[in-house]
Amino acid sequence: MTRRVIFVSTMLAMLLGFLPANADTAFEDWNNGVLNGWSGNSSNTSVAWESSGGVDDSGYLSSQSEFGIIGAVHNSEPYIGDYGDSGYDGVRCSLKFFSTGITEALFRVRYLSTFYNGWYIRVTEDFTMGVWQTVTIKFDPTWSDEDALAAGWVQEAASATFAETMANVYTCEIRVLGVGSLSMGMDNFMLSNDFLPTSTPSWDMVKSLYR
Ligand SMILES: [Ca+2]
Repeated sequence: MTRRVIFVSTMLAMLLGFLPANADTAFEDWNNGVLNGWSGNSSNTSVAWESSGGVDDSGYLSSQSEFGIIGAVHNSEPYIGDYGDSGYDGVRCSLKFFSTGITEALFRVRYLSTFYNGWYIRVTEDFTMGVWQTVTIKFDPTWSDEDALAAGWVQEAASATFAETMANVYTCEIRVLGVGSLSMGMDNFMLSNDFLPTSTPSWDMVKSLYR
């Protein structure tokens, strides 16, 4: 085997190693009259489908509570499971706040089962009322806890490591906190591998090695 063939083989192996095992996308635009498995994220939180008023006047999910916690949670594939295996490296969502008492907006994942909490990250500090804003959070599901903490993630009590949590996601949630009666909208939620950095070697780069 020539040195070039060995080099190309190594590059191919590296390229395959970069590719997620099961690249996927989880996306919900709430344009079709159903919540598609999204539910309220506390026993006092109600969610409903709204036919208009979402992004570009499309349908969206609304969430209300009298007790300071609103948002929505999903507990089924493709929103849960092994985020690394699914190739997820980011989350994006459009949010609209209807209340003055909102103080925090989080993306949160819980680990494994009802016995555990998980990790969360603040997705915005802008709680301007009545306008849609799109938030994007990039992450690497294999991060060490140190990496995740440095990126702004917060570990809750009774949780596993960041990487263990991302490999065994039990629930996926947009969690908005505040004081008293709160109301918000969610639209265009997406978990995806579309947020990969562009430095990953491309097929063109590999093919160029044959020339
Ligand atoms: Ca929509």
